[in-house]
Amino acid sequence: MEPAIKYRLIKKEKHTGARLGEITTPHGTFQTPMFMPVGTNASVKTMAPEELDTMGAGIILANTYHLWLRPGEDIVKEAGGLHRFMNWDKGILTDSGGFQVFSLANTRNITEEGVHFKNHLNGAAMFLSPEKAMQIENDLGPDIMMSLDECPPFFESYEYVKHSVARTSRWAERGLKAHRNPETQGLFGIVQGAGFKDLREQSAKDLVSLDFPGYSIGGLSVGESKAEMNHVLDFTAPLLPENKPRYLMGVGSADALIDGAIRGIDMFDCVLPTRIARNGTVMTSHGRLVVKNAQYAHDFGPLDDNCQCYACRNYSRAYIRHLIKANEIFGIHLTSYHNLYFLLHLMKQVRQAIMDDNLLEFREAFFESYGFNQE
Ligand code: PRF
Ligand code: ZN
Repeated sequence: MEPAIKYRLIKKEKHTGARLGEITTPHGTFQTPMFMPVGTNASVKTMAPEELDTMGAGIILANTYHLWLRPGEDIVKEAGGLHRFMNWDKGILTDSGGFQVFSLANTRNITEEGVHFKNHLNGAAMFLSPEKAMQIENDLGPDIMMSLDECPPFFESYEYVKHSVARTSRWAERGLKAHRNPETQGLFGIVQGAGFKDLREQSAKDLVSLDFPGYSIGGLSVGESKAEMNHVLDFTAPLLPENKPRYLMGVGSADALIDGAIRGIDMFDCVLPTRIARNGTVMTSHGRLVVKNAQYAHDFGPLDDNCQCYACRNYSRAYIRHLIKANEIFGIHLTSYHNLYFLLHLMKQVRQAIMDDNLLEFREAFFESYGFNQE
């Protein structure tokens, strides 16, 4: 059987753990490290798929939890799957729903079987198990799927996390058994273990023995410091096989992307660029900027003088500020476009720096201009 997801390691950077690679899915190939825009409800907010394609996004995310509740995976399946439903013919990855149940749903209760909860739309009682997540993801039809996991709080007790990690491993195995389309969809296992080194080791060992086509690192960027996250990545990434992709879940600030890539992460996703765009904040080569602020009312320069995106080539800060102040939707479209372009372009620069073996110099220069830990 040909696996649905293939990873090719092109080159390791000389002075860091960074990897230049290539992931091939049934819907095309993209280079890594890569940032994946988030389209929770099968739409990257304000963005047309054609625009994402133009800016070089090879893969986007969608959420099992949201699409299960609305419109229902049966309707997506009837449409011919997510790709046809949303008119996107490149890669799609779905999260399993576990994380969203924990962050959005009310009164949840975790058992060995799965998670009981009341959904956040109408309060109806629902149940998500590893098998149910797999059935939904098989019906949605993304190229890459996530196992159902539990993401415990970073500062949860050792005893709790130990039991949670063991259960997440059992859930991963159950998901693998319930997976119906291994030739067209790749299922990733998710490493958990909070900040505990031996639990991260146990989690990685359990999942690696199940031989997933790729591995996610979960349970980070949940309130711990950047230094703590980097420390966990320092010992977790090397536990994963070199010939498989590594995905750091829910991380999308510019500094964390660079620091993750340095530690051998291949894939990232986050709502951050599109979320801050909708409240008038943009990422620029000189740091974050709140274009909505009064100080830009007479500023006829681009959002970022170093950016070649559609928004920066055609529109001024003053115009975009005006649109956002006047609640014109085009304004948040332009800031969303720019922020996604900014992170995709950043990853392109990171890949070039891996090629040239000067990633640490690139990091230094970037931070010099951007500032540290702004996000
Ligand atoms: N698990 C899953 N999805 C996630 C996370 C996780 O731990 C995170 C943590 N940053 C974001 N999204 N399934
Ligand atoms: Zn721009």
